[in-house]
Amino acid sequence: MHQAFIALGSNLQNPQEQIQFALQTIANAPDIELIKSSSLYQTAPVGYDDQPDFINAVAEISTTLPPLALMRTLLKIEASQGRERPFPNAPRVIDLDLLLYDDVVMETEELTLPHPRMSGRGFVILPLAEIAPKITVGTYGYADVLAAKCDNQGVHKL
Ligand code: PH2
Ligand code: MG
Ligand code: MG
Repeated sequence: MHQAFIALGSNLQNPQEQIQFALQTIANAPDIELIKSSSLYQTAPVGYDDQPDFINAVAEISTTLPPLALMRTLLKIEASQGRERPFPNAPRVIDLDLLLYDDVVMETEELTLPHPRMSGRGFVILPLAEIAPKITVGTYGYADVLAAKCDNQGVHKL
C-alpha cells in the first residue's frame, strides 16, 4: 500500500457539496482507501482574482495504484462532476490535485511530485498541516513549519 495526499478545491455550483461528493467518490473507489480528510477551508482565489472564493480541503489516502494511474483516476472523478478547463486558474466545480505520493520525486509532462506549487500555497498547506503536521514536503520541510509561514493568505477554517 502507498500513502498519498490529495488537494480538493471548488468554487462553482455549491462548492461544499462538490468537495463532499468528491470525497465520497474517492472513498468508494475500488483501489483507494480514504484515511483522513481535513476540515473545509474558505480561501481567497490565487492566480486569477476575478472569481468567487474557493472551498479547499486535503485528504490522506492509502492506495494500490501507482502515481500516474492514481492521477488519471482523479481526472476521471473531476470529469464525472463536470469539470471544464477554459483557461489556467479558471473557476471550477472540482479540482483534485495529487500533492504527495510516498516519498516519490518525479517530473514528467503529465505529473510532477511533490506538486510543484504546493509549498507556498496556504489553501493547500494549512489543511495538509491539520491532518499531517509532520509530513515532509519534498525539500521544503515539515507541513506544520510551512503552514506557520502561510498566514495572511485569506484562508479560513470553516
Ligand atoms: N487552485 C488553483 C489556483 N488558485 N486558489 C484557491 N484559493 N484555491 C484553489 O484551489 C486554487 C486557487 C489552481 O488549481
Ligand atoms: Mg489545482
Ligand atoms: Mg488540477
